[in-house]
Amino acid sequence: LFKLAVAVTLEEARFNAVAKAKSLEEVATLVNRYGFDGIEISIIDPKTLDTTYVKKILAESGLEIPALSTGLNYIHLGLSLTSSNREKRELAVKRLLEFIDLAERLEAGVVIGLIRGCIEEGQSREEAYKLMIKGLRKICAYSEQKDVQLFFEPINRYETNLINTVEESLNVLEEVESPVLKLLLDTFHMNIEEPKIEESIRKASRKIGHVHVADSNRLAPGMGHLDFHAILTALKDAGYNGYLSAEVMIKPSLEKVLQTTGSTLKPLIKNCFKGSP
Ligand code: LER
Ligand code: MN
Repeated sequence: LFKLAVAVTLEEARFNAVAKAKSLEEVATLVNRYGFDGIEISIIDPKTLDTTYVKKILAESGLEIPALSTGLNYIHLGLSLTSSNREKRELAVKRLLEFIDLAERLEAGVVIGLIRGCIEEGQSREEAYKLMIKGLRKICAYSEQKDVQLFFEPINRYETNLINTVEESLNVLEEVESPVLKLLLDTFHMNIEEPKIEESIRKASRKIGHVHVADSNRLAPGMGHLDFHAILTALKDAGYNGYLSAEVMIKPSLEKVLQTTGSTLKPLIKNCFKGSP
């Protein structure tokens, strides 16, 4: 069965598709109330997260942290694997290694979304691509030692000009060739970039490590016009069996997001796995 999570941040984030939480404890209570299984956490500096406190909340609530999201490092600090500024590139790698350390302790994966970078002005695609692959190889080597999965996310053209589609991302995986590097499929980005979402999911078979769910308008699943029945069926057929993490704009409230996501996806999940052991 797919498990459900919601993406939250404990920071003053300049990214709107994430719930702002006062405390992890407060989110855990809500998430539990709506029968979710996990919380995805978006942070800037992984060293500031009090692991003992987080583990205590997880133990008490029975929840998991499927993924740690890193994009705020790009949005707030301009850190990326492709930065033309060497110091920022090196800091991005350093930061990602710190994320991997934390992920190991929390048994989570690490999202490689916006932090991969973009093609900057004055940079050629080849240069940016080469820097990205070089950075990915460094972090994959470290992640392999720690047995932490990395989730590489194709992101739509309005947010980055480097790697927008599933096909491009599969090429990246092939080039880096690391057993810990998987795909993160985000239904919001896929709705913009993929010719047919279900077909792209099938092409990604066996490579999918994590899934972000949002509807066509980046609201909670059920608040837009994506066909989640078709999407979940394709994910199951692709051999995926992990988390569906709602990375959505919190409108009108986190409670409503959890309720709508749950009431939209839970019956579909049940139906999808009917008859499966
Ligand atoms: C992050 O998972 C995402 O989807 C991007 O749009 C921003 O990081
Ligand atoms: Mn996403």
